[in-house]
Amino acid sequence: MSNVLDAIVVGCGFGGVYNLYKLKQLGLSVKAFEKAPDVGGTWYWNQYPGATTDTTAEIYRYRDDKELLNTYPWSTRYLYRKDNLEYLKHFIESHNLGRHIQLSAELKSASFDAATSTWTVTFNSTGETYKTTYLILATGHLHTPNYPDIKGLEKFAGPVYHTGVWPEHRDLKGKKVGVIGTGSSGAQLMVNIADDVSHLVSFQRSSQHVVPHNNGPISAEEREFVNSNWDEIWKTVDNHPLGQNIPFPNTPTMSVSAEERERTWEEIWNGTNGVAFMYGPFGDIVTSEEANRELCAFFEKKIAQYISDPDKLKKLTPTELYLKRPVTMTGYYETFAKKHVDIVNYQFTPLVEANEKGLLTTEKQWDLDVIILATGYEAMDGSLKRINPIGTHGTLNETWAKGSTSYLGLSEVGFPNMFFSIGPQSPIANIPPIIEVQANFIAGLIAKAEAKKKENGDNKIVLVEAEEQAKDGWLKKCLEVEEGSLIKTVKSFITGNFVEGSNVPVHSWLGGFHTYQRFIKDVTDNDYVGFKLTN
Ligand code: NA7
Repeated sequence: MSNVLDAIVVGCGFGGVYNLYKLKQLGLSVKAFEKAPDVGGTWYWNQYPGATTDTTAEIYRYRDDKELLNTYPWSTRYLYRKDNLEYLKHFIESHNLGRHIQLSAELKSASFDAATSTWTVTFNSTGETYKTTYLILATGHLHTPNYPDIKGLEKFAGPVYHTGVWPEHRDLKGKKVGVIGTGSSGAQLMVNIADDVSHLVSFQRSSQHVVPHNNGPISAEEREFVNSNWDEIWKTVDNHPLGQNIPFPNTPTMSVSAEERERTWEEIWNGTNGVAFMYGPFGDIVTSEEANRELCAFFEKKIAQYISDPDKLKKLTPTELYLKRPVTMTGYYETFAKKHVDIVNYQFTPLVEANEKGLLTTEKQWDLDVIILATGYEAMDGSLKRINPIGTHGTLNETWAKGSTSYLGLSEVGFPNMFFSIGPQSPIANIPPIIEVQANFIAGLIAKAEAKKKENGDNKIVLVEAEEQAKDGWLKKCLEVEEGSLIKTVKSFITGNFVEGSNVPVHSWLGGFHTYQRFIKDVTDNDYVGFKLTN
């Protein structure tokens, strides 16, 4: 059976749902497909205890949604997983989008047919085939789990879970649990399971700087403040490198006195979150090694205030600069101060292998009932590589043989009328605003193509494709920005599989959400320069 649509959106997380909403507004026939039995994307799959946003609640939603803000109050400063799902479902209902969504439909293949200028898309679970003019891949930049290569893991007698594939409740009560990884997922999980388990061992390849975020209830007055200052709040978000509701005056760290720094950082520790340390009152934490080291010294002092055991303190104190995605979680160091919580730091005692009973390090055997991999994702391009669409000159993986590339994080040469939601070289920031900026841009481009089709009067599909030169220019800009940033020196999901000496930029645009928006606006104002429209 073959079905014909104007547009297909793959994925129904925050990205897919918003793209569906925008394309419906254009009056197109659109359907969104979701692999999971429910909407939510990463928020559906990450049902591990404690999954929370680390962006404040008032801006973890669609900006284009002021009406809903007034009718859909939120109750805490940071949102729990279930709040995010409820909000998304409320958005879907309010805009009557549910009838355009098909659940439990996993994409099998997508290929471009030059003869008809359409995409042929097939789905595994349903066996259906569709023809579509436009294909939007909103498959999640943090979706495909990263499974570490641990020798002997298949021999382990107990269950092995991944935080990114945790779609239901799992009983950890009274168990001996080993958690590998200490990014946001690992930190949130460990704090939330520590009191349930009999023994918790955190296996850390690198220790993390974890900053408390003081989550708690939001009062009606605070919500009212947000509602009546909505536009100003978004102005702050638009000017922040990570799209946060945090002023970013860009003051150099060392331009103020030591006392002033200490006072400022103490205030952030007690009242804001990790992002404010990286991009807050001081603007050079990721560009000045001196500033970053100064901040790390502050963190060292803070960690020592929570951990009195010298061995634990040594293992928990990072030796790296503060350059990874800021991890934000209240209670992290308090958790490690507990007697039944241990740390293995690979720097001192590397992991040797897994075996039937648990994990063996160079120091000792750790017997475990459950192993949890909190090892993150094949970020930015993992899901897209799995799909591996076939364009006009071959597959996406062939195009990306030397590294994943794009024009503006949303389009690749050789893949006409196909767009990514948060593809490689997109900014890494508060997710909903990036999704909106990109989806609005894509909808604008599609509207232009549809208008051209009408103008031509021949009903022939108009193809929108990034130009090679424009893509090269964007990649060059990405590389220039990287040159000035210390972030490129660390391994993290932000830098992805960065190959030293390669002329392909790291996975994400390191210039920040604020500058990215300006590029997008410039390209839009210049009649979508860098995209050719042909038929
Ligand atoms: P992250 O931030 O990518 O963290 C992954 C963690 O797993 C991190 O501590 C890694 O150590 C560790 N890791 C990765 N591979 C290994 C291996 N092979 N052995 C040991 N440890 C490993 O993923 P998260 O899921 O926590 O967070 C991702 C985003 O999703 C985040 O922004 C949240 O908002 C939601 P490393 O530090 O690289 O040494």
